[in-house]
Amino acid sequence: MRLLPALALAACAGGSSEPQDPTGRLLIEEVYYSGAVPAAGVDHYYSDQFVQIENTSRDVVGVGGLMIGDAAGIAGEINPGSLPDGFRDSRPNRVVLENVWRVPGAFADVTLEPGESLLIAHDGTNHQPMSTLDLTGASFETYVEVNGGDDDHPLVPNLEPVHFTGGYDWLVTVFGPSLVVLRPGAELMELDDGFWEYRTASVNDVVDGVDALMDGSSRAYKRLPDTVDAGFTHVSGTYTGESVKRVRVDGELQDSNDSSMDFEVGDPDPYGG
Ligand SMILES: [Ca+2]
Ligand SMILES: [Ca+2]
Ligand SMILES: [Ca+2]
Repeated sequence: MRLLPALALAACAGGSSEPQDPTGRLLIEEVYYSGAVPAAGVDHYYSDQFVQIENTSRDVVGVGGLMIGDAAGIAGEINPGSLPDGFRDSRPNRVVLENVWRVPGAFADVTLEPGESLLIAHDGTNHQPMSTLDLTGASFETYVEVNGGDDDHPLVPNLEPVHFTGGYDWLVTVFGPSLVVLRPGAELMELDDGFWEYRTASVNDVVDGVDALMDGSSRAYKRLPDTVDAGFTHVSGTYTGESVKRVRVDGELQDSNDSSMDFEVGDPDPYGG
């Protein structure tokens, strides 16, 4: 990721290196959400969560204003008898999000070179020894100022909270979150179901999305419309240290809009493919 100084921006304005739209050029390469294997006396460590988004194109892509959010709904039958509560059936042309974060800056102020990735950390710090991961090299972290329980790591810039309904940090569920990346400028609409306030976006503004659920028999709990992700992925359990990673074929990331095919479980690899 590159934060362009103003002079460099002026020099390339109008040239062929002008940053391009993320649509069709960025893919979610990895989502690590399951939490760390118990270590150093800590059983439920999840501050090492991260999402990696890769520029798979040959173009420089503008990511200022790019948004990322997690879709509403439980990940599976977490408690006996708990039923699907997402919005997939009632709003097939929208994604309904509990939280939305945004890359700060104007569109062309933050860019990704071909093959470069945006690494978004729950906390941009070294998580060892509670986890194997060191996320001090993250592009951005989610920092929640309002509730006083999060740390602002000074070397890792913060995403902007657009809509935040969580507690002291953006904890995506360790049972399996459904994440979507929205193009800069995507119009968000409000939705209040009487219990919770959401933001929704058109599926046309989704750059990429992946449905992760509790286990292989949780299909009924899918949250995302088929046009965004026709399948779903999952790890073997919570606090397994497992990550879901996009399949690579001959070096290229595979994208069939079906994460049952496009994702596989592996070790977290925040700095590589
Ligand atoms: Ca944080
Ligand atoms: Ca920070
Ligand atoms: Ca990776």
